[in-house]
Amino acid sequence: MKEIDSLWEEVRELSLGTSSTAIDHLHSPPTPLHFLRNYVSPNKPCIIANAITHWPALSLWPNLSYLSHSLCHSSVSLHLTPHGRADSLVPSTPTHHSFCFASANVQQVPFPRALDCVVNSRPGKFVAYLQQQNDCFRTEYSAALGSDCDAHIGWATEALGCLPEAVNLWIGNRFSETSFHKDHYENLYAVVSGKKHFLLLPPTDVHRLYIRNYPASQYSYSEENGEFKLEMEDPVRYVPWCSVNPYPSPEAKESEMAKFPLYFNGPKPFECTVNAGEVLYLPSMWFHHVRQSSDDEGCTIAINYWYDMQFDVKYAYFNFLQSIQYGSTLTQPKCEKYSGSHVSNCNLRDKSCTDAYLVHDNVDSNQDSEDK
Ligand SMILES: O=C(O)CCC(=O)C(=O)O
Repeated sequence: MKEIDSLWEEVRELSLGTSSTAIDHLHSPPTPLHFLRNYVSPNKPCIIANAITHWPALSLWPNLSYLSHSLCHSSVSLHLTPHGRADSLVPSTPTHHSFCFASANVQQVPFPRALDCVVNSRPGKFVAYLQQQNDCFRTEYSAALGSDCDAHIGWATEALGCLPEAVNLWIGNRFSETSFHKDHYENLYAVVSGKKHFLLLPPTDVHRLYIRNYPASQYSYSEENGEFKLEMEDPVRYVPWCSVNPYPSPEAKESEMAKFPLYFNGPKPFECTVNAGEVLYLPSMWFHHVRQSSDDEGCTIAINYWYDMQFDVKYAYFNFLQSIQYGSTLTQPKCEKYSGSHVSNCNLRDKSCTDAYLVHDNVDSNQDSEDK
């Protein structure tokens, strides 16, 4: 549909500017007004350097014995997967050609042991990621680490007119990866140690990610034999999720490119690396895929601040765009649209409201035969 292709082009130009090939880098924190006018209102990402230079965390947290000592009496939520991809699509069974949405196995573990698991994990054994997205910094860590960083990002709080809804800590290693998704938050993402590599796509590129409904499942993990099992939720619950894996294995590349041509043959996503000491402003509803590089201790540490977004006319336009079928013959799921107020009550990332739909059990599945 050429009108939608023009929309992609126009939004890319507005987000990048016509002369530039990379997202804006600011050398110091913006004023609240500058941030609001130039980034939040136009829904445009940027990276801000020197925004957290005053945090003791920058020098303290990369020292893992400091973290273990400070949190020696804490128990935290550790996410385990066989390969490092939590909240991602995996084959429902080894022989089946359909996919399900798999959540990690989550265990409450004393922090020093959890950190040890993160540092020493690798695919083939298990990959451990401290990434509980329920305001975990304030609930699980801030008694011990709260004085090492700011409780909120001052200029963002002033621009957005509210305090963060959630503050999350992310401690992983180079094997952890977060699949393409979007959140209904304004996100200020601060990297403390290591590097984070983001792929970003504006909300208008929604059709290029082939969002489909996948049955939800969760890993169980047996410490005795070190085996993971995937357990489908019963009763079945469907999660609308992006089908595209931007980094397919060499063997899968050709078939992935054939299945998702709008992504692989279209304009490239914006690619950016956020270094230790930098903050990424990730505007609400932008699709993002995240990988990481570890520091010398084998960790990547980040903290992010989720601020409420405005459920305004932009939100309504994006939902409208998403409701138009393009690039996929998938039958629209039978779904109830949340009311605006209901959406803003979906506070923390809730997989069933990722796309603001409550999906009924009788939706089409994602099997290949139905995709064609
Ligand atoms: O750091 C990550 O692995 C994912 C971050 C993310 O998805 C978010 O902040 O919304």
